[in-house]
Amino acid sequence: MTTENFPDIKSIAYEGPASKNPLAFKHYKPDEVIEGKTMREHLRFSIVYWHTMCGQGADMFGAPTALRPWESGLSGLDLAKARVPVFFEIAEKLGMPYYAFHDRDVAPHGKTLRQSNEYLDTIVALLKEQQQRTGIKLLWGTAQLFVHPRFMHGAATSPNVEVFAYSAAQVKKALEVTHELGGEGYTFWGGREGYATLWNTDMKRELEHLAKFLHLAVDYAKEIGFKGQFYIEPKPKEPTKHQYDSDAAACLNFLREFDLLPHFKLNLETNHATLAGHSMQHEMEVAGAAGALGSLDANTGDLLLGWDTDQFLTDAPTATQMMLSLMKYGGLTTGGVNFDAKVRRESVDPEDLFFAHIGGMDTFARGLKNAAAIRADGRLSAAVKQRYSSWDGTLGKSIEQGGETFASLEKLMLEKGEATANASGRQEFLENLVNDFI
Ligand code: XUL
Ligand code: CO
Repeated sequence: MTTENFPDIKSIAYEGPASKNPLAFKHYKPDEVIEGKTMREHLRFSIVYWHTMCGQGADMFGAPTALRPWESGLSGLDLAKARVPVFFEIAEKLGMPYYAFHDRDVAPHGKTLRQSNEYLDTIVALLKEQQQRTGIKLLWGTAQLFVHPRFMHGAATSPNVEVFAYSAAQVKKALEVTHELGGEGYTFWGGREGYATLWNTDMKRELEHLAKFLHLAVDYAKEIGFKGQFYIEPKPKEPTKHQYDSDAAACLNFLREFDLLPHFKLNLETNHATLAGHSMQHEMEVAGAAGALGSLDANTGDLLLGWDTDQFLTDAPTATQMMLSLMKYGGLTTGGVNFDAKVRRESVDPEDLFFAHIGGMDTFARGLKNAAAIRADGRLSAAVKQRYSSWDGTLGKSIEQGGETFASLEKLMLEKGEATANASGRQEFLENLVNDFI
């Protein structure tokens, strides 16, 4: 049945940079080996259910624009069922090894929690069949705790204790189905875990509740034998004015404060970094230095717009920076390059879903090749090492190993009178060097 919805699109193949075929890869060659691993293994691409199947182009001023032929006349559970084979056809033709979903985007909300769970079970059986048919695996699952009005004040951070309880029940079920589908991870994105105004907010209590919630999730995962990696996905705002998981540093602080760091890594999203006023490179370095670089939601924002546009990344320099940081910290293990990205409201053809993902995959493949070339060249890392070379001498080693005090350092500097002259930071030289590889 793989040819039912896109009979004219075959499996996307690598044709090389000279190809003019918009339905071919120019850079992503899955079996090409780079630094001892195939591109497929380095990149661990993943396609998301929510944007690919549920995104219809609506925005806060306008109705859906992308009317998908496979959705015609359907609603509720029938619509949810119809989307499953289409999603896997797209994923399979793109050669995606992984996918990700929220409970309430694969299956509809029921009238009661019990009915929602039944709907979810029905769809999970279909997802399982498709996973078995295609060999595509689940990167991570998650619970959608932000669309329904019950979450207006938050989920785990709601002032309404029964909303906390409902959220717990929903995450319990989402963990069970993620486990059943062999998910390699589970993500928490706190879409409503923040505030609109501090006048009505007990921040301390809300943070404690959020930590309690995450501990309960860790306990339950242990109970059912789910060994997947837990992720927190930072984002500073939207839909709330301030979200508690605002950026990588804030997440790490929260996880450490509440003794959760051993159980969590970060799922960093490029557009969220922009909203936090950071580059993605910054976010990745913060997470990497803490040993918490877990997974990537691969997209981009528009620097002229202040919101989460979730566009496909087509910018090779950004992808190069991202792949350099990733490789520096050992690459992806449980995580992936997950396309949390959507086609524009004006891109209404189903084929646009293919062009978008092909572009994203090729961009990260270019980033990977560029990063590997920069690493093989060695001048960039050598320059950084050289910049800190004074620390490799007797004094530097002694400070690093705890052999000095303020008094001993004062004695030394009183004798010397002045520190050795500083060397150039060579920013422009290094920017030019990196540019030579892009
Ligand atoms: C929202 C976002 C989410 C998470 C999963 O900005 O990125 O889709 O990735 O809940
Ligand atoms: Co995301």
